[in-house]
Formats: sequence, C-alpha cells, structure tokens
Amino acid sequence: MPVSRKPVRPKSDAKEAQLEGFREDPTGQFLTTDQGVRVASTDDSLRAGDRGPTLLEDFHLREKIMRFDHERIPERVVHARGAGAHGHFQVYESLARYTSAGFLQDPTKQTPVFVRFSTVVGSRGSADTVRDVRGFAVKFYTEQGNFDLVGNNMPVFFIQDGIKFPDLVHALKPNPRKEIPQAQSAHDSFWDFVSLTPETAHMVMWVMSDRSIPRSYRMMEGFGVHTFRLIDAEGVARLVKFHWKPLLGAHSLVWEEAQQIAGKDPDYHRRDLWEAIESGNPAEWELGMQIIAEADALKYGFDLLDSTKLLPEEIVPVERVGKMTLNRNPVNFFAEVEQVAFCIGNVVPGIDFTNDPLLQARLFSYLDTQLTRLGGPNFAELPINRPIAPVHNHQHDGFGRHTINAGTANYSPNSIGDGFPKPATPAQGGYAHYAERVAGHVVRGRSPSFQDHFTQARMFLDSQSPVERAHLTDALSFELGKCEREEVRKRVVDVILMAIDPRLAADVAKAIGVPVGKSPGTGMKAQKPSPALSIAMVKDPKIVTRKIAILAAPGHHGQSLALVKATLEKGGASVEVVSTALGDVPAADGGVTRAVRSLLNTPSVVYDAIMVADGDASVAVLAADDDACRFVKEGFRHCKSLAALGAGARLLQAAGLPSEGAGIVTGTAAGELAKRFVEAIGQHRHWARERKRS
Ligand code: HDD
Repeated sequence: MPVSRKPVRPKSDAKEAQLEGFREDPTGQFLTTDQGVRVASTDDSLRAGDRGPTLLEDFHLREKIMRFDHERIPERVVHARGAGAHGHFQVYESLARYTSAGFLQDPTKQTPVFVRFSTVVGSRGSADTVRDVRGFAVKFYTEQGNFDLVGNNMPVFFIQDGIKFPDLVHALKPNPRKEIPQAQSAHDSFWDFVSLTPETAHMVMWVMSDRSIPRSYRMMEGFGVHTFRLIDAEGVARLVKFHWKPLLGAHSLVWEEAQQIAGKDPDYHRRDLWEAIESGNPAEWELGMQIIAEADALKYGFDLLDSTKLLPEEIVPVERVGKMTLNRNPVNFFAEVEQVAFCIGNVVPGIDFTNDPLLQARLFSYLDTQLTRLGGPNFAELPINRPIAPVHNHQHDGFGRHTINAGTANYSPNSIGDGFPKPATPAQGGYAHYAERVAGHVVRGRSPSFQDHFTQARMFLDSQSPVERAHLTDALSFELGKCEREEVRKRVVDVILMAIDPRLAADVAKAIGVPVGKSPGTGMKAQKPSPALSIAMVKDPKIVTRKIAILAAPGHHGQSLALVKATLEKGGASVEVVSTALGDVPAADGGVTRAVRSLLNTPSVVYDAIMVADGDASVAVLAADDDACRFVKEGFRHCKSLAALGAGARLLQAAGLPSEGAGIVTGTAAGELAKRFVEAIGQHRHWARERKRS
C-alpha cells in the first residue's frame, strides 16, 4: 500500500521550536506501537484458541490498555474548565518611554501568544455559561522569554491576601460531603464566607452583575487585576494596570438564557470561539495600560496594592497600546489547552511585580501547582509551554525530561565548560529585579490603607444602568435564595448589602424573605460613578459573528429569505435556517432552502436574533408548532431582535407577541427589513422589553 504524507502542522515559523515533537496527521500511515513496531490487528487480543484465555505476551494489548488507564491528569484546582487559541500580539508604537520589554518596542514585530479562557469554580466537564468569573490568561512567547499575563474578566478580586485563597476556593467549591452544587456560588458556604469577609463586597458586586455571564469569550474585557511595574531602559519604574478591550465590545447573556444554554449546549463558549476562528473571524482585543507614577500609589483614595480596588478609567485613562489577534485553533486540546501552564511569575526584563500580597502568594502557587498537575518539574518542556527564546541552564533530570543535555559541566561556576552558560548583565538582557527600597517590621496583618471595603462596591453599583442594577438585584436574590440557612442570608443582607446600599439590601431582603437590619455604618467615602463599568450601552454596533436563526417551513418565500440572509452574511453574521426537519425545505416560489437545524435539535437561546420567513403555507405550519412559538417567545423574553417578513408576522401573533416595539422589525420589503434588522441586532439586546417583576 503506498504511504502518503499529509502534514497538518500549523504554519508559524516563530513557533517551530515550540512545535518540536508535533506528530503529523497519520493519514496514509501504518498503525504502530509506542516503540514504532507496526501492528497487525488492534481489534482482537491474542488468545490461546478462539474461546481460550488471553495471553500476557500480547504487548500491544498491554501497552494499549496501560496508556488508556493513565490518560487523565489532575484537573486544575480552579479554572478547570476552559478553551484556548493561538495568535499574536503587536504593539502600535514603541513603548520605550515606559518599558524595556523587547516585545513592546517594535510595531512591525508579531509576538506569538496562546490564550486560555476559563470558568473558575466548575470541574472540567461543567457548563460554560454558569455565573462565574472568567479566567483570561495570555502567554506571550517573546524573544526574551515567556511573559504570562494571568488575569480575569473582572478588574478586582474577592480577597486582598493570597493566604485566604484556599478558604475562598473551599467555600466556593461543592460541599465536601455531598459534592453539591457543581459550578456555582449559589450555596451556603460561599455566602457564609462572604458575610464574614467584608473585603469580598466589591467583587461580589461584579460577580452578581452581567459580567459573570458573558455572551462570548470574544466579547469580554480582560484585566491583569494587580498593579504591576514597568521598568524603562534607565531603570525608572512606573506602576501599571493591564486591560484587554475586546474589539467586538463587551456583551452578556441574560441569566435565564445562560441557565438554559448550560443544559442545551454546555460547550457554548468553547464552540463559539472555535467556530469564529474556524470561519476566519479572529478574536481581537486591544491591550490597554493605565500608567501611574510610583509616588501616586496612594493618591486615589485607596491603595494600588489592594486587588479589591480598581482605578477608574475616568481618573487615569486606559492607553491602548497594541492588538492581540487569536486566529488559530489548537490542533490537540489536551496537548495545548490542558497542558498549558501559566505562571504569574513568568515575566521578562522591563516588567516586574509589586508588593500586592495577593500577587505575592500567586507567585508561589502557580509554579507549585504544576508539579502535581503536570507530573513533575519538566512541564516547561511541553511544547505549549516551551519558550521560543533559547534555554540554557543547569536544571536537569526529573520525571518526563525531554531535553538531552549536551556538555560536561552541569554546575556554575565551572571551568571545564569554559564557564558556560554564563549569567547575562542587564545590558546583555539579564533580568534585573527592580531595586525597591523596603523597610519595615515583620507583621501579620493588613495595612490600614486596605480597610475600606465598601466605597468601590457602591461605586460599581452606582455605575450600572437601571437594567443592569435590576439584573444584579435579581442575581443576588437568586443566589441568596438558594442558601438553606436563614442566618447566612440575613448576615449577607445586614453586613454586606446594607453597608453597600440600603436600597439594594431592602430589595434583596424582600425577595429572599428576611427582615432588613440596621446599617452597620461603614464610613464609606463619596465616589463618582464610573460610566466605563457599565456594559449596557453599545458603543460600536456590529453584527459580525452574531448567530441568527431564520425560521422557515415548506411553502416559505425563498427569494426574500435568501436576500435577508445574504445581507446578514455580508455584515459578517452567521445565519442558520431552522425548520421542522433538517434538509431541503421546498419554497413556494420554486427551489429549496437548506435547513441546517431543526426545531427539535436547536433552541432559540443559542442565537442572537431570530427572523421568521415570509410565505402563508410556511407560517401556517410554524404557527401550529409549539416549538416554533416557543422559539420566538423566548427570543422576545430574552430581549433579542426579532424580524418577521410579510406573513411571518403571524407567527409572532400566534406566540402572543406584539408585531412592533423595541427590536421588533416587520415589513414586506425584504431589502428594507434586512437593513432595519441589521441595525437592531447591532444593539445586542432591547432591554426596554424586559419583563417587569412585581
Ligand atoms: Fe489563580 C489558575 C487568575 C488569584 C492560584 N488563576 C488561574 C487561572 C487564571 C487565574 C486565569 C487559569 C490559568 C489557566 O488557564 O491555566 N487567579 C487569577 C486571578 C487572580 C487569582 C486574576 C487574582 C487576581 N490564584 C489566585 C490566588 C492563588 C491562585 C490568590 C493562590 C494563592 N490560580 C491558582 C492556581 C491555578 C490558578 C491554583 C490553578 C491551575 C493553575 O493555577 O495553573 O495555582
């Protein structure tokens, strides 16, 4: 049999070193054992006689089962569920005025990156759309070594000191006796922890906001959270806060929709990222920096070393300094997304840490956790973790060593290897830690500058639109309503919510059936709202990569459907025709329209907008179909854009919906309707129609 080679190795010269060990697509190849011996049969084990015992000498059976038995590695203790993609980062102009980091100097240079997005609480098989913080971890493979920016989609964190991280995570994770509930914070232990830990107040506002149910990984902001340092070539340090600004804007789901998607398509975010990249639509963010003089660390009414605080953009603007493009899906999920090991301690010359106690604890944790998760100290040699910068040192041996070290000297200083590898001076690119002046007594305690837990929680709340505030109130009522212990519910209301805003406390208390106590009096400072914290206003309407369903049954009007579909696709949307069954759907005006989904196998919640095609016969079928009525009803309930062409409006009527109003587009002229539909979809949601609660 001729053996043809069909390599699918991704083309990226800069990553060649990383991809060493890449196994080609096996098309045309013979099956072999791990030792390279060709295998004659993999379907039957070796036996003594047709009905006889299996022979231990069957080396292929033994190897195949042994490998299978050990396929799993421990999942991440947090952020176990995730998805990732490759791409590159490019700076807009040299940032030499702030930092000597090589990858931030040359606007013509692309630095390869790998990004992993994740939820925090759930295990590896949990659903994507749960209410949770999202991880946003970026590995820059720079020529000076790897820089990992391991952030979240929220700019603050639950706690101020990393020593509390195990407590926070234990409280968040399922109950140790029952392993219930999975991937959610709506339970007693989390809210018990919150009620006893007032520093969580600001982050709790974020997690109860729409930010914790993003529409897509591609539509989330990202934040480095801590204050870092940038060091320029003269050794001058500036404080910096890192931001990622999505070019598609920041958008969320609605809570009911998120819960439904968790059942209907648990891989929703993973699929969304994969499909967008696969269809040639890269995911893009601008890197933003807030630059602050060292001397100003305490100037803004809080301590920049405190990760429960943010620096409002209205006070120190976010400078957009470069763009990250994710345009290549992983070739193998396990080898890349699962084995990638981010370490917040991975920095390059020109970037340094601060004394944020949360950051300092993380510096230990990330390096340490990989030992268990990736089975030993050689995880940096896994292809996805390998730097493109050359590695020379005296580290060797240990489980899973890949490198075959050449040379005779494995210590430093040495003369028998001519002293190599030699340390580099800063001028030769050697990493020089910032020479911060430090003096103080050994203390176990918090700085007084970390004591105000409520001012920024209130600022966040005051910065939300009325709709966002209503969502936040509902989210709190939902979560606390799931707590079985009344004393926990009451303590959150009294100690946390009353301190943030008595009106919020009263609204939630009413919903969860507890009395409101007296305000604890928190000495909150006046703080102006920060409009940048709201995502309700769509600043730059776009429909690119939005998913639109067109409902059509036999007898629909094919030409007008095709026209609207073409207009939506021209705007970059992805359109799927949904019918009563898959396959060709006969049109009234001749021809057929291909339905790629049926009402049985796709729900409305995975679409951003819905259109009903024209055609009397088609609409008669749909109007008599419960699933079709529910499809449009749910779309309406979730404030999505709805369009009905000609007779299509009768499906809206059959579903008991109005045929006009915010985000409802009806009409008989397909071209005109398509234009208005595009504008409506660009608005993301039409909150004016959100159902009112008593
Ligand atoms: Fe963490 C994973 C982000 C605080 C300890 N963290 C992890 C990931 C992200 C973050 C995005 C997933 C990386 C990936 O995709 O592999 N973590 C944060 C942020 C924090 C934070 C933004 C606060 C600002 N984390 C934090 C603290 C500790 C840890 C305070 C411990 C002291 N985090 C870990 C960890 C993980 C991790 C246990 C689990 C898997 C891993 O590191 O590689 O070490």
